[in-house]
Amino acid sequence: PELHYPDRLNCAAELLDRAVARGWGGRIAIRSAGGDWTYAQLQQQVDRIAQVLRGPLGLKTGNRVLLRGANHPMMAACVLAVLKAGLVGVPTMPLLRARELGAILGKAEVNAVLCADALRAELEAADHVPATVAYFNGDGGPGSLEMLMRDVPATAFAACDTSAEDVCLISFTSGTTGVPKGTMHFHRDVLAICDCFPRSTLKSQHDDIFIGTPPLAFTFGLGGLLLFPLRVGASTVLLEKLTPETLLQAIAQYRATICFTAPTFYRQMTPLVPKYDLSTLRKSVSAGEALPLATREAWQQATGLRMIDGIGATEMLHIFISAAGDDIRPGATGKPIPGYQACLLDLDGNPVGPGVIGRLAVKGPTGCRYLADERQRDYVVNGWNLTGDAYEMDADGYFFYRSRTDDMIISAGYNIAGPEVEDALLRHPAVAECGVVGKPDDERGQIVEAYVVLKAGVEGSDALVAELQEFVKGQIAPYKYPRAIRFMPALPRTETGKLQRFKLREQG
Ligand code: 3UK
Repeated sequence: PELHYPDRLNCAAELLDRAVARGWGGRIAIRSAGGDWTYAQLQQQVDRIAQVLRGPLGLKTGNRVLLRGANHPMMAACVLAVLKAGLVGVPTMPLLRARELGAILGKAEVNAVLCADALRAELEAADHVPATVAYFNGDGGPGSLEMLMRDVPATAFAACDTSAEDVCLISFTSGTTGVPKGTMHFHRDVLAICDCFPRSTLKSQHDDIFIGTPPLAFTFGLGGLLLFPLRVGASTVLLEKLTPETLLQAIAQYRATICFTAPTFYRQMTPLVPKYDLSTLRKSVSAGEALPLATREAWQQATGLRMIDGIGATEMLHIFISAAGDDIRPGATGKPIPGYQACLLDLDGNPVGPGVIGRLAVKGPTGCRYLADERQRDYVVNGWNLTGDAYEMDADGYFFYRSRTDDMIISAGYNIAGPEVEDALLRHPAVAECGVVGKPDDERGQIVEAYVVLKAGVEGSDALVAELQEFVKGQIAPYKYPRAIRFMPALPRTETGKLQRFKLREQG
């Protein structure tokens, strides 16, 4: 692919101002429950927010802005405004709890926050919240983003002159350790993802209507539901709180052509497909966790569509191995998309051949710069990113997913780190020790399973299971709670005191 970008580059200007300059101003950029925004209207909103950021909020080039909001046109406008104003966006998942937000706020050294009013409670309870916070989608009263927007000039905002290699995004991924890891991305990376997978594999066009579930705060959603459509002058449908049923309904209602979601959502939608007119749908993209062959086959049978599986990572910003159409090989994720290289390594870092499971390493136009040097040293080797996945390649170069090489639990498309759940459980007065692992589950891929050693004198019961589950939901994002809890007299440990997770998994 042609990935030569000018040295001076502002990705938001390239996506939005260029779209309007090309005469796409009257096209619909974003459709939502509250109505449609054309490209010109989106540009106006973005410019107003950018004026607020640089004016009344007093932010300077390179300052970092935490972004919080469900999928909504205003959230999209905030992200683009931050980029256009030469600032660094730090998107956060809508469900994160105060403690998780505090950790991100601290690590990313955030200067300001743009937050949807509905998500303000957890933010207000977090540590390290900067003085500058503007809420949007609330009552629009004093101090709100909307009020600030009314007071700035309604003139065009000239995009901040940034370098192609200036950081514009810090995206957090939940790590195996439970400590969120920040990954940094440049202005050119944002364009590179638009010019790779969507062109080579998805083949999206200006008349496409994108729809799906991943939050804009997750780079899967940011690319698929905002950046990709803007790059080609297409439309995106941004909806909050989708269920399998309402997503199907929305596909029919908005006449969507491209759907982005995770395997579980496809599994849950499949039996409901006959109830809806999905005749406009041309492409369905699955990412976030391994796509079981049975899920692919059932979806294909129900819709006639061949699912486009793709593995992406926050570190790489978006999808780097995928396949579509006749290139699809059952059971395989696909091949490295043009522009990317992938190989499999043994534990010594030497390439393994076909038929041997190895650690996945990827290299391409986007790649990780971790916020933490230590992470960089261990997971980025000679420009290759180690994704933490175990893969196997066949003789034709197709990549087959096997498992995570580390302990990350992936449930319903979410990455969940066992130690983080353990940490939450250990805060409960009845818990002495615990170990959390992934347990295979037909519906969710995996579920979080906790092995709990209770404090002396405490009896395990169904009531206590429910209590612990509620407790965890109050500590960390609710989707991380252990769906299964088993009480144990003791946990298997090595001589040095390390928890032996593989032994817990064997108990299955
Ligand atoms: C796993 C998959 C098998 C894999 C993501 C698309 O998931 C995304 O980013 P995360 O940082 O997690 C990355 C890890 O998730 N995974 C993702 N897709 C697949 N495993 N098959 C797949 N198709 O372990 C990977 O290392 O949350 C996905 C686009 C952008 C993204 N950030």
